[in-house]
Amino acid sequence: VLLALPDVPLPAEPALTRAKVALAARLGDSKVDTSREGCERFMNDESEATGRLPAAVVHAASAEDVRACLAIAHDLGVPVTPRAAGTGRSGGAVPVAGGVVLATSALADVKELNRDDLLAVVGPGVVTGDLHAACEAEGLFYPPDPNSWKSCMIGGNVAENAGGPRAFKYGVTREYVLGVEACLMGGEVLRPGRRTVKGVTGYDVTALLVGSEGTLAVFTEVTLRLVRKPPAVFTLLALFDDAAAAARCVSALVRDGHVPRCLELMDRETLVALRASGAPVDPRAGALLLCEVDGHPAAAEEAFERAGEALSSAPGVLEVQVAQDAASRDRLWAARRALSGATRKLAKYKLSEDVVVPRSRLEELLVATRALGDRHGVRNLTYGHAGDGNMHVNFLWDTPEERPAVARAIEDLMRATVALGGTLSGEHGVGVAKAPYLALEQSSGLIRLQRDLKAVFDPRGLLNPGKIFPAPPHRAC
Ligand code: LAC
Ligand code: ZN
Repeated sequence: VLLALPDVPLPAEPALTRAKVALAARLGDSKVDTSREGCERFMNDESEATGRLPAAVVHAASAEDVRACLAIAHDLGVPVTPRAAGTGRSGGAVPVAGGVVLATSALADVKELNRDDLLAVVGPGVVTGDLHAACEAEGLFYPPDPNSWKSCMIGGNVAENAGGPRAFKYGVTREYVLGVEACLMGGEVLRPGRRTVKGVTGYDVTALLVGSEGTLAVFTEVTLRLVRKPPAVFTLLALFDDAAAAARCVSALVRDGHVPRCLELMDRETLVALRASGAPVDPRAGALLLCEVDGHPAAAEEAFERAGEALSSAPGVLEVQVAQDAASRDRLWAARRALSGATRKLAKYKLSEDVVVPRSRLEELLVATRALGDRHGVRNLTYGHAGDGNMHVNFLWDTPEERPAVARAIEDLMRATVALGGTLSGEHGVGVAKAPYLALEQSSGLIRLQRDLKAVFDPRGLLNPGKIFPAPPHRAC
C-alpha cells in the first residue's frame, strides 16, 4: 500500500445488506453488481491509493438511477463514492470507506453540440477524446486535454477540474463549464449555471462544484462552452543542455508575450526514461521544450516564426525541430503523452506530484526538486506544463525501506512549493494523496470553512468521505 487510507467511519454490515437489497429492488439486478470480482475492479484509480472493497457497484444508466442511488444510500447511512472513468491521479474515485461505488460512465450521450451558442451538453460518462472528435468534426473545439483523454471522462474532468498541456493558452476545465445538473446526497437534483455567455445570478455554485472532487454532488449532465477549432497548428521541439536553461527560456517566452497553446518541459531524468522506453530522443539533449502554437493560418504562422526565433536564440539551446503536418506533430507528442507509462516501468514504486509555482519561479522549483532528491537520496524525474509553472515531479524507488525517505522528500517538495508562492496541486486534485499536506498551504480557518460547506451539501458526511481534508484532530475525552 503506497498511500495510507484515511481514518473514516465505516458503514455497519446490516446497513450495507439493506442497501444492496433496496438498490437491486429499485434499479434491477443488472445495474447493481455485488460480486467480489465486480467490486474489486472499483477499488483503485490511477493513483497509488487502494480503497476498501465496496459492498456494491451501481452502474447508473440514467440521471434517475443516480438520484435513486443517492436517496437510498442517504436513508440507510451508506457512503457513496462517485466515479466516471476512474483515471484520476489522487484517489478521488477510490472508495476509502467501502460502501457503494456509483459509476456514471454509462451516461455517455453527447446530447447537443450547438454551433450558434458554442456549447455542448453531455453526460458525465462521455470520453473526453470522443468529445474532442465530435466537436472537431463540426469545426468546434473543446480545449481541455488531460493526457488521459483517450479514456478519461468529462464527469471526472469536471470533478477534478482537470488540466492538460493546452491549458497554457486555453485554461483548465473550469473555464469551460457553464452549468451542471447535479444530484445531492439524498437525491435532490439542482441545475446551477447557465447556457449564456454571461450570468451573475446568485453565488457561483457551478464554480464551487467544479473541482469539488465528488465530495459535494454527483454530476448527471454538464453544459460546456466551446470555441471554434483553430485551423492552423505548428509544433516545435527545442533541445537544451539542461532543465535550468529550458526553464529560463520558458520565462523569457512568457515575458516577451508569446502565447503558445502548449509549453511543455522534460528534464534530463525524464529523457533517460524516454530513451529506456525506446523513444528516439537525441543523445545530446539534457532537457526538451515542446512548444505548440495555433490560430488562424496567418496569425499562427507569425506566432510560429516568432517562437522559432526565440527558441533558436535562447541561451543553452542545442537545436530546434519543427513539425508542420499532423503526422510529424504526432511523432513529437507521442513521447510526451506516453511519459506516465514510461516512468512507471522504471522502478517498482512511483509517486507522482503536480505542484505549481508562479511562472517566474519555475527554475527555482526545478533546482529545489533536484536538491531535495539528492538530500534524501531519492531518484526523481520532472516533466510537465512549464508554461503554467505546473510540474509533475515523479519519485521512484524499489524497496519498502526507501519509503520513509520518499515521504520526507515529498513533504520537502510541498514545503518548497508553498515557499515559492505555489500550490500543492495544479490539476490532479487533493483526494487522499495530498490530504496530509493541505494544512501546509491552507489555514485552519480556510479548511474549517470548506468542511462546513461540505456539511451543508452532505450533512451526514456520506458522499466521497475521506477526501481532500486531513483527518480531523482527535478530540480530548
Ligand atoms: C500528465 C498527467 C500526468 O500531464 O497530468 O502527463
Ligand atoms: Zn499533467
